[in-house]
Amino acid sequence: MPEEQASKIIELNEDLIENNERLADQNNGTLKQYGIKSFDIVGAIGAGKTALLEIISERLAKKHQILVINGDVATRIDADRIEQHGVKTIQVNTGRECALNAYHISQILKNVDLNKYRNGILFIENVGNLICPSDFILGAEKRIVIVSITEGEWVIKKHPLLFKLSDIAVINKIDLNDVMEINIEEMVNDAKEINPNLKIIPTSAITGENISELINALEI
Ligand SMILES: Nc1nc2c(ncn2[C@@H]2O[C@H](COP(=O)(O)OP(=O)(O)O)[C@@H](O)[C@H]2O)c(=O)[nH]1
Ligand SMILES: [Mg+2]
Repeated sequence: MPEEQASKIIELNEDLIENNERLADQNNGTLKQYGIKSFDIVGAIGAGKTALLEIISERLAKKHQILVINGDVATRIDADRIEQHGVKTIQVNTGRECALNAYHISQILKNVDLNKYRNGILFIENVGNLICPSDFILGAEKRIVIVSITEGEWVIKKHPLLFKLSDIAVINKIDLNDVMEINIEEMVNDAKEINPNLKIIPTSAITGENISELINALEI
């Protein structure tokens, strides 16, 4: 590729990321103005993002106004699963894009009556991917990264950036450890080494183990 063309591509990418950060700041301001606590939930396909949101919604829906934004390439399966727990959802189909971006969220914040969620909670389930969301912050107050033990004991070491940029790390599917025989403590140590400020919580969305700890970590 000619040098001039290559430098144009880099400029465009930097522009995209800068614009995204500006919009994310605006989103953050809007959410704060309404006293809405917000969480960007990232993790690979199948890690248990939706399952954990289902159990959290079930436990919090009676006390809090909750909105869930579900990013997915094509379906609204996850949004339908979560709505069964008495929580409002908005589905964003991203097509070929492998992460939500701040523009998606800004459009939703413009079109939803945020008064309904004043002092409530916004959960954003990002598109299932452990790489793309690193580049696009959304303006949420905290980022939660979810991995599961079935992704292998090296999954944290292999994705340091996302763990550096997150506030809470969940190691899910611990109920399967009788079969997997993973050293979960070592996974916790890997995460601590990458980001000493991270709250790390091993959970099971099936047995409910440590879900109360996860809810406590949200500080809502
Ligand atoms: N055994 C077990 N299965 C789980 C757990 N969490 C999720 N699953 C299952 O893993 C599959 C993918 O979960 P899902 O929530 O859709 O993952 P997502 O793609 O990250 O949203 C589903 O069949 C869930 O029932 C868990 O803690 N333990
Ligand atoms: Mg999901």
